[in-house]
Amino acid sequence: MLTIYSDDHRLHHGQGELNDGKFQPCFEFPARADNILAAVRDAQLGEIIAPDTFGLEPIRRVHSPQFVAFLEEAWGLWTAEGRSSDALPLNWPVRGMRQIEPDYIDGKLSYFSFDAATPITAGTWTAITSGANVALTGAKKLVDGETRAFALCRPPGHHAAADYYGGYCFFNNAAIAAQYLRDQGAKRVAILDVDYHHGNGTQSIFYDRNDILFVSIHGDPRQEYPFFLGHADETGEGTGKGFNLNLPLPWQSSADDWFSALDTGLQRISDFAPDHLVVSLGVDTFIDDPISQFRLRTPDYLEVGKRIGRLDLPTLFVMEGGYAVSDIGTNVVNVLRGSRPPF
Ligand code: OKP
Ligand code: ZN
Repeated sequence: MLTIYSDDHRLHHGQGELNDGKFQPCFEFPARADNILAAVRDAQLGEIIAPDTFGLEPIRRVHSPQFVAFLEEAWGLWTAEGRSSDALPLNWPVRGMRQIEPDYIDGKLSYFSFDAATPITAGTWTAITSGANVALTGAKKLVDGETRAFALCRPPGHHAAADYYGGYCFFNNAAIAAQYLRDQGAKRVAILDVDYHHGNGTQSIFYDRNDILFVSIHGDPRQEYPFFLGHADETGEGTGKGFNLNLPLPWQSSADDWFSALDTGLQRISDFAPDHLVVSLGVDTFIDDPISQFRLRTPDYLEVGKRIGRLDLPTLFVMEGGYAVSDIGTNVVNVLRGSRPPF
């Protein structure tokens, strides 16, 4: 299997996030991707290549121009005010408030975000444009006939919507890749999100679309972040009705329950008969993940890969979450290895 990777991810390294009422070190940090890369090398999974450059056009196919412009200028506007720490928002425009983009940087951060766990740093823009290129290069490889590719993206992307960031995510790498596959001629693309958290950004980007199916297995939003999207009754709207499938599970769900949900999701994808599959690959479903409450173990990830592989679709794996850094590499590699025939 081909892996696409760039060191540019290291340029995004936040100082901290608000968690448990304290300002704590970021859970999402460069060693995550470094460890995954080391495991891919150790397992001799295949060639590791650098991304091509695609420019901002394919990013603007899923993100608004205002949002992209904001991310490009945010650090400059922030430091122009004399700040040297990471840029973080402090308040949000909730029910009944006006949705008008403010002129001042602090207001812009509030307008374009939904949490205080996602710092913008000096190198964030370079890292996230590079991450999008990693995903796009993987998508291009599928177009060129590759049957499996792994986009080793960091930071993750699935919480980022058309015009807001949060949940450690800025550009929605999986959504950008899926839209690119459509633009290159695929009639239908399915996205399977196996990250522990609901992929609210991906869902909202494609919610009114019947050409891109979104399926997600995740912690029930009644208990779990991002709390305000991911319920089972969110099935799509307009022409997209029936093309969004949420499979929320309660905290401490067993691996068996998780695999039953996976089978339900895989059956829906198989019925949809897509040209390509994009997997939002988070391994924060791991029993020892520090911020998550599911119970998968390292050997289970081989089985996750096998079941996905049996769909027999050209598949792009896009890296999302997973915060047990000492196990992240083995868990990810197990999914990737499992997905290759023979099953
Ligand atoms: C990103 B991805 C834990 C707070 C967690 C943000 C979680 C973002 C997860 N107490 N807040 O889906 O892995
Ligand atoms: Zn997650």
